[in-house]
Amino acid sequence: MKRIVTIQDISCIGKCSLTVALPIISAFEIETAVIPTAVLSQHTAFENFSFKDLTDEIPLISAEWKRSGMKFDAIYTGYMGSVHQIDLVSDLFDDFGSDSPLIIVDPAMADNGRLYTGFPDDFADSMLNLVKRADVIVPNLTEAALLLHEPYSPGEYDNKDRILKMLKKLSELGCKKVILTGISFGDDKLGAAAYDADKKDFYFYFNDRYPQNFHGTGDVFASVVTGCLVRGLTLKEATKNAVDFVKLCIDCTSKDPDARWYGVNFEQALKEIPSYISGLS
Ligand code: PXL
Repeated sequence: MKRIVTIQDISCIGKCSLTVALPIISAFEIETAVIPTAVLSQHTAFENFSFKDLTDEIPLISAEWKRSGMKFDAIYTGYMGSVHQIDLVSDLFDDFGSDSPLIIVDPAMADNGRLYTGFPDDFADSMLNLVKRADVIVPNLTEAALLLHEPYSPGEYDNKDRILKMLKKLSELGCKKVILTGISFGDDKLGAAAYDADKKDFYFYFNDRYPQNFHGTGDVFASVVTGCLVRGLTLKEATKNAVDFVKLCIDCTSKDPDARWYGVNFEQALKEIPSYISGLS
């Protein structure tokens, strides 16, 4: 069985980060080790939340794992609790880099034109240090604009050429495969755009769009991408499956009269994952 480590926070309530990554990636039959970056009572979109930073644990956990010879097929990072933590995670890429694990970085730091609560204005510059070292990045449009030092310009993102340029510029940051989420060309479709800089290959995939926005879908998306790539699917297959899975989660959520506002019903979509890996050894 493949083994990965995912490094992101535990939001005890909130259906995001580790509480979605663990079940989703496990459903791909991948052992999922974790390093929690912080423990929050709820994610930061709630009005109030407690926050315990776990930066100091990262080198301790890493040293123990190194001592006992742990190896990983992939390292997948998400929400980071502090700037210093980003440097430590970069060290961890070195510590566990000898077997060239696939590095997937979701620069989970912003949405809808705004950084998440609590991050300094220059947080994206620190995140760039992980992005540069990744094999695959999975930003949304706000995160992409921050990484590229461009103003967030939602009025321009319904233009295919604009998105192609953004994908190329993102790959020039150092990461050869980019999946940009939240793409819509001014119609009633929503999806993602992928670019493989080595193959000079673009790919777009869409589904019908719901009028509302749903929390936690970025983490669900990145977790499905991770599961697919680690199990050997292509970038295109990973992108398609992640868009389809998020759509299924939203279908389930919108049918549920008791659905939570703070996350999607990914639990009811998990049964779809075996179909993504059926036929693989
Ligand atoms: O879903 C991204 C995310 C992850 N972790 C925490 C967050 C958010 C988004 O708000 O606050 C703690």
